[in-house]
Amino acid sequence: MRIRRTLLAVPAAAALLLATPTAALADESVHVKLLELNNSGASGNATLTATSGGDLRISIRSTGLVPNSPHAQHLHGSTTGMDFHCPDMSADTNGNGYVSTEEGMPAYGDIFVSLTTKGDTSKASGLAVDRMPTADPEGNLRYDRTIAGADLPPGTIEHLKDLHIVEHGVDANDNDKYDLAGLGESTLAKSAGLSGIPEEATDPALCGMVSGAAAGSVPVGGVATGDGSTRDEATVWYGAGGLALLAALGIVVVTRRRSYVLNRVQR
Ligand SMILES: [Cu+2]
Repeated sequence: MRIRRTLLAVPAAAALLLATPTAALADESVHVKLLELNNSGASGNATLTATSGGDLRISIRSTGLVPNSPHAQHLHGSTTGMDFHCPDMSADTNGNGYVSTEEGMPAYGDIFVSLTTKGDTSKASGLAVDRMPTADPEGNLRYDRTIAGADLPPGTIEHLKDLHIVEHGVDANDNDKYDLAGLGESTLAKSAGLSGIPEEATDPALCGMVSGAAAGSVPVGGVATGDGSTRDEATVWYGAGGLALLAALGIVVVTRRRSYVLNRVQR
């Protein structure tokens, strides 16, 4: 099968080279099916496209999300070969019936890219909710953005299959908004010294893993070196009313990654 594909690919590639000598590589897309977490009732589809120019185009269509509310969303995982995946409810270690962002992190990994609508896309923008997409009154969310290759962590394109998409924001008490009456305060925000932030706003609602044979073997760019990680502090804005939430999510994440590595070694 592999040989056959190669044989077919060679004349196709040659034809492409002859036809468009300056664009030898074609865009390559992988599909991501977004499945509900925390019984959110949401669902979605996403496409990640590695463009011939080395950029990453992301398209997400989700339904069933908390309406009129911003949804933080990220690519989670890493390029270091660790086997991250979407968590199931067994990740709910405190037994409150919901997998929190922190509880899910050992499964789906660190924030790798923040899927903001504009500006910075690094981990530091993980909860920059003023730059995250907002679901419409029916709970539908549309997101389209192309992130320049230069703005991506090294190895992103080569390791697409190791990454997954997570969209956050649930409505535990079914009143169509984030509030403290649902799940109380966000433990994530609390651990960063902030109070009054609903857990509903930070718990994950959807998670999707890259599927398809081509994922992660997209022939774009060179060999990546370094991990590009930084210890930026996150700037977080929360709420339609312009209520600002500032959290050092970046620091929390870096700390957790280290403890996760230690945990794995011990197991
Ligand atoms: Cu996330």
